[in-house]
Amino acid sequence: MTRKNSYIRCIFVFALCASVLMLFAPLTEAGKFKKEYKLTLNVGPQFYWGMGAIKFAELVKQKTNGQINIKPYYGSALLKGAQLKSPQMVASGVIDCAYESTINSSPVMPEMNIFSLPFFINNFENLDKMENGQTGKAIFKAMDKKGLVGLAWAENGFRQVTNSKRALHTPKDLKGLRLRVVGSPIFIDTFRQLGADPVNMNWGDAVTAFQQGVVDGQENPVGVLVPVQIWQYHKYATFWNYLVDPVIVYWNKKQFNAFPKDIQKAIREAAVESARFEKALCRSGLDGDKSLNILKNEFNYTMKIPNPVKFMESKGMTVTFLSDEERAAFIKATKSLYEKWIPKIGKDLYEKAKADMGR
Ligand code: X2X
Repeated sequence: MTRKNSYIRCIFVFALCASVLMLFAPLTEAGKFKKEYKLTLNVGPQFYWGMGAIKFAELVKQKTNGQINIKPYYGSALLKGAQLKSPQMVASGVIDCAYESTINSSPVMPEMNIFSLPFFINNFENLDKMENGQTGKAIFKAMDKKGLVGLAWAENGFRQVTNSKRALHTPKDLKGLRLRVVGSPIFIDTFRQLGADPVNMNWGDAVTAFQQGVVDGQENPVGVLVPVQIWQYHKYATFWNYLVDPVIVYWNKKQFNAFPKDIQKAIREAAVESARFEKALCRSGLDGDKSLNILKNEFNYTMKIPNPVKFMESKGMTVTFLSDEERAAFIKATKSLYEKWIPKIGKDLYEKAKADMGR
């Protein structure tokens, strides 16, 4: 072999080695993870729920030494506002993970409607018992079957009605009120049953509808009502705690299970810790000092609005709480929904929920 030939051969072998190395580059340590993991949520960063998602991303980054970087996409931007599509998109892997309300998963997973049965859960203690009990387990199992890993229970909260027309005390007061609701069928059913005129629309369109007076009212928890400054559109709020939406932190199953064990553990811990923070934000001023103290003592965070009801009143709203008698009339008026919805939710899950609540 001539000197020139061996020189060319040397270059050829070198080039071959380099390209083989490049081919395997994504499998080396540095390239093991994606640059960005996309997280979807239906609201913005200034909402308590949005603050929880930010905390989750921060904690994941910290606990994985910067290896896993989550970017929250607010206002269902990855879904063009179609909030009810979140579970399918995470299950298919188009989106990696979510910090999402159970309502937004309910058309795909009917089990989630257990939280939307009107006047079923009543208070935070019952909700916690369900999440930590058989109900929570069964729901995570249903998610697993759909290709999703449930990581933690955060919260949106007990939902209250606001409107621009009148204070609500009896089902009759809802007659003819045009109310924006989420496009989940149980909401349409409930408000029709109460004689209102429900209009379903995505949250992304709802605020414009409030501004333009296209609807008379809506229903959402204080964690949404306060950041969106609902008093700009509606004078009346009725606190009736008729149902609650938890927010579940979840991840695409295939991707999550392929993570090394230490990364899985770090993500799980970050989800639980962020959910504890977020839940305390949403419950602040609604459970005595409990959540305010969690924020102060565990997260060194002082709530700017420690009493959301007083705050809404200070903005000129009339806030009404139902008496036991008034509440009983609403319970009676919505009872027939149980016959229709328990078979869809699953009688088994309904029984589990009752057992968790000690009923
Ligand atoms: O659409 C709503 O009302 C909201 C923001 O509460 C949810 O995403 C369920």
